[in-house]
Amino acid sequence: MVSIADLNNTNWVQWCPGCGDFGILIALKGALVKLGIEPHQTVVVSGIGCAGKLPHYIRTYGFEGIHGRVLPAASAINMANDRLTVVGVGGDGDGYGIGMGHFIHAMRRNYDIAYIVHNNEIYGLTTGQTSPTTKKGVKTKSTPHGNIETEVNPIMLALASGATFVARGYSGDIPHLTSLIAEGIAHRGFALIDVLQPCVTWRKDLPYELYQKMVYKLEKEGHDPSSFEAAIKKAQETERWPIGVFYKTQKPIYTDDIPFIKEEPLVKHDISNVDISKFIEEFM
Ligand SMILES: Cc1ncc(C[n+]2csc(CCOP(=O)(O)OP(=O)(O)O)c2C)c(N)n1
Ligand SMILES: [Mg+2]
Repeated sequence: MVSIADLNNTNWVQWCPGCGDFGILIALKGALVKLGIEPHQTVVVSGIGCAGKLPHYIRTYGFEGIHGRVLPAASAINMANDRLTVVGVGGDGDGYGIGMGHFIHAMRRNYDIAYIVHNNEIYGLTTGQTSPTTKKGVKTKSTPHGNIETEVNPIMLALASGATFVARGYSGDIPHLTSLIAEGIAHRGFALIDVLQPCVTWRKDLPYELYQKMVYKLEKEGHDPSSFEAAIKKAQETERWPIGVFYKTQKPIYTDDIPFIKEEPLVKHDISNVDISKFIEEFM
């Protein structure tokens, strides 16, 4: 039996008091407990940003890579040992800006990983510049006269890129987010969980009160997550902010077509008789 205590560590959490990142951390721990996944079976992979610090605060295996490269590292870990649970975490800047190319390709390949994006609509760590999800017109440190760019819609993008599990959560509703993350991790294939995450320091114009007023649950309004058309429609809604599973389907995962990985994880393959000296020589 895994408990929350098994996933806690004593590292000093550097997030601002009230940051939505706390809700995501608690929900991820809750999801792993719910699924009974042991700490040593889990790898949490991040990029750079406030969100990128999450692996420091959970007692699983962890890897903090470079900015925008959550998914290359996460997919490589999944390919090396597909018996591990691989969870990617990162910010909106990390995933939908510098890491955008990886995001699209990971979804079309359908790697078996869950990807949680802390979407606070700002570059938090670098102290408040516009991100790809900052809405048009919003004033930030880097756009004092208002953002002139149209924002990225990650849910639409995920649907268009062939993602097999597309969800949005809200860090202020931890029980709901816990269920979404658990469902995303349990899903066989790429699971996007985009999380509305209040940034109490650099997005004071987006307070918890506003999120509380705007969010509603898709499942409470009869949304059918097996309908791609319904998902596309809901993904474009801006008058209110839907949370829940937009779309869920089953497709073969990337490693299904790689027989030698399917039979046995790559890390278990015996390479003691393989001579790689010529290969290394070539690169020295
Ligand atoms: C290659 C590279 N470019 C730029 C940076 C500077 N940088 C660090 S974090 C960050 C953006 C963080 O925003 P986001 O990904 O939304 O995460 P948040 O801090 O909001 O959680 C940037 C631009 C960097 N570390 N590396
Ligand atoms: Mg951000």
